[in-house]
Amino acid sequence: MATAGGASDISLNGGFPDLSDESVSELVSSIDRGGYGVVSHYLKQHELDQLHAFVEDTVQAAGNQYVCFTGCEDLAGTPLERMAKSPIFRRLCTRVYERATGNQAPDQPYYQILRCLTGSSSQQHSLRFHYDSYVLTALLPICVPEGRHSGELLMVPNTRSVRTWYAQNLIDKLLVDNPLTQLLLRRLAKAPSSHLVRIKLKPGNLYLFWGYRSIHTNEPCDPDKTRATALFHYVDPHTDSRLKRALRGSGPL
Ligand SMILES: O=C(O)CCC(=O)C(=O)O
Ligand SMILES: [Fe+2]
Repeated sequence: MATAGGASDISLNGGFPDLSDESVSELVSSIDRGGYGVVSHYLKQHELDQLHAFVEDTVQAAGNQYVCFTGCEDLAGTPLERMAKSPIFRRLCTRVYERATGNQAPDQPYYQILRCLTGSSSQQHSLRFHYDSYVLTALLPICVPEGRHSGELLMVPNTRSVRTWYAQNLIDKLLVDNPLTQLLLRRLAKAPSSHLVRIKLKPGNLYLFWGYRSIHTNEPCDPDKTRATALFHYVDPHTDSRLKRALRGSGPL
């Protein structure tokens, strides 16, 4: 897996790594070929420590159960808020998007979440295979349990193209999000399969993949451990869809 990071062509600009055009090209071909690309050591150790402490407090306040924050209102003062507002991080996302699609990156906000998996409810938020609604997914692992059940990221990469019509996208999603397909995909996850990419996440690295185009999910982790990931989803290709607007309010379609 080709990775960017640790290389001399990365400069630190305003706190976050600023990648050269060459690194961005490498990332894009890595995502296209192998399903994902990595920027190593995207966060500095003290930023990671700060987020670690934030996640621990959050999980404790939630009674050691699953917590998910949407947006960055609850993340004030953390590196995740800084990332959401960082022009350098935005430039990375737009360049990756533009390099891959040949289209100008639209000025859309991220759909940002922080997911903390722990306790008995962590199982029900795992192995739920899906397509994202956004073209690019940037995933930053914060806490990854040691050992066998470390909540790996599973992916069948690049199984569809970006659809012209929102209705096509809906059909794709329904074909994945049904009990039979979920069962088959869970079986595939258990079998040694060359179709399924299994990513052991390393805290502080940044993982990029085509969330819209790739079926993916996370494996569960032990209930007494915490697995926390921050996600920045970028570019909804169906913002102009009238059907989407009409269905808004009927769930996260
Ligand atoms: O937490 C993860 O590893 C993946 C989560 C995900 O796919 C999503 O939120 O869209
Ligand atoms: Fe996703």
